[in-house]
Amino acid sequence: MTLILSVLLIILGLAFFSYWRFTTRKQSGSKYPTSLPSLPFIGSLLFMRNHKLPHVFFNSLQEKYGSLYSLKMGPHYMVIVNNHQHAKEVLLKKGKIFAGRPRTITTDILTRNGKDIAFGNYSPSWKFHRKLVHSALSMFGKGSLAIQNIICREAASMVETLINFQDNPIDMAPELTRAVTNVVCSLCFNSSYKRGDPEFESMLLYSQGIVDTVAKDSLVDIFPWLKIFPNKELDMLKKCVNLRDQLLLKNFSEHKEACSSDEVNDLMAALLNAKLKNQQFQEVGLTDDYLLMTVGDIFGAGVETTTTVLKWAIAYLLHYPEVQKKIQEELDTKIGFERQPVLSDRKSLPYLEATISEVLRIRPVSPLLIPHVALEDSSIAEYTIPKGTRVIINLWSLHHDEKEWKSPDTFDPGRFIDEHGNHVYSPSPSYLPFGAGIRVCLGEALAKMELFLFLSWILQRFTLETTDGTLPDLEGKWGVVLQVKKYTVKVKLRKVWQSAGIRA
Ligand code: STR
Repeated sequence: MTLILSVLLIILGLAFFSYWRFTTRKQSGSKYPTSLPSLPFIGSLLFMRNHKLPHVFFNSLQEKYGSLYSLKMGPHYMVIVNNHQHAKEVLLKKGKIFAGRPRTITTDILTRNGKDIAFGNYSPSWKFHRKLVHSALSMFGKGSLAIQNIICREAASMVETLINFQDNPIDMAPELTRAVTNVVCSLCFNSSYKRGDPEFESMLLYSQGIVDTVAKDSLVDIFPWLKIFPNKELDMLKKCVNLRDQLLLKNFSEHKEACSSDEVNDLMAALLNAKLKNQQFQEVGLTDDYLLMTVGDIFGAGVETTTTVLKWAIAYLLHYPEVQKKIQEELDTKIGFERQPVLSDRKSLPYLEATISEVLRIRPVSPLLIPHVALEDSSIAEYTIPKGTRVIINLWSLHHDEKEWKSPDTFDPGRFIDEHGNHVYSPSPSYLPFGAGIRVCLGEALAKMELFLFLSWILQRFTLETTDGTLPDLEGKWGVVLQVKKYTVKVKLRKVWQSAGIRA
């Protein structure tokens, strides 16, 4: 009994101490961002109960608290950034200061305590590792010919499969995922999956399990001590991570055996070779764990992000058939039916490129990015930001800012086309679909190549229609990536393609 009482007293004491620190901070003369109300121990959680998705809710709070405000997620002090000026100050101007990452229970499970690039904290080994991956990735990107061949091989296999599903309502997700997965598989492990491969099916399941549970501000990430209680989500995450580790380890040991030769055909071999040759690896403490977690990151990011964007793109094309028609007209006049699209066609297909840019604007893959942490005392504009603050960049607010975008909720690829009919990177500076600065996405170039080739191959051949007029939901499902809810499509071989008499 006395034990319980003293534990309670300690908890209460700690709660009041944190409350006191939080409130005295406001009185110390520096200017802090306006804060949501906050209670001891639970912070602002009580004031954040609502039905909106987090990025939409944080966007709407601007009306009351301004574009830069703070809140307490349980014990964690957080600042929410909602405009591009502040976002660029955090990501670019003060990139190094804000390059930290919070440690959470779920990301620790996924990344063996932060030994990866996306969720790992800023450190000398992180920097070294990121550089290494960057050069390995650009080595494969050089000339892009090898990558182009891989993507086109997968696009060809996908359209071949789709022909068999013509006119029946289908969920395109598995085929899109297999195509994207095979591109990443070829890059990482120099391997690929056939339809129905059990290893691929298992990968689909574990990847979904990870996306559903990791880094989504669940209670156990806010109050880590909750992990001592039974927790179904954590059990599922651990099971999924186990399955992923088996897959990674299998490829790792196969590569280790083959590594004696100097032939480097994939990313894993490139990292292993660098490790064997480079004494620096030992100095910065990079173990096999780091290598595995990095490949896990690239694999997971490569699959989940690109597949998600393709699903969003198709969902929007179903909602806006006139956009689909315009892309097809562009494809017909610029490419025709005698050959398939290649990367060098990107310049001559500005409307398709603009459509991809617009999809990335209206439904960013990662609407709140991954939280940043201030590594030292700093500031954003005139506001003081203490060391340890978690900074959330609300990309959703940037991409839906009415001061920057005309009718931001309307899907309009035309906004990315200039008066000469060229595709522009962005008509507004309030556009960062891949983030920016030290932690900018490593896969941007690869993602853009895949999105362009897969969409152009599909639309050259097929028209996508709704199933009995049912339109896909455009709200999305919250998680570490903003997912699309499942929907079905009718895939119709285009008349002009039928009469051209060409198949593959
Ligand atoms: C998806 C599922 C998986 O198996 C592994 C990973 C690790 C890397 C994650 C990826 C996830 C989701 C998308 C992330 C990516 C790192 C960068 C990317 C979060 C959880 C984005 O920032 C969108």
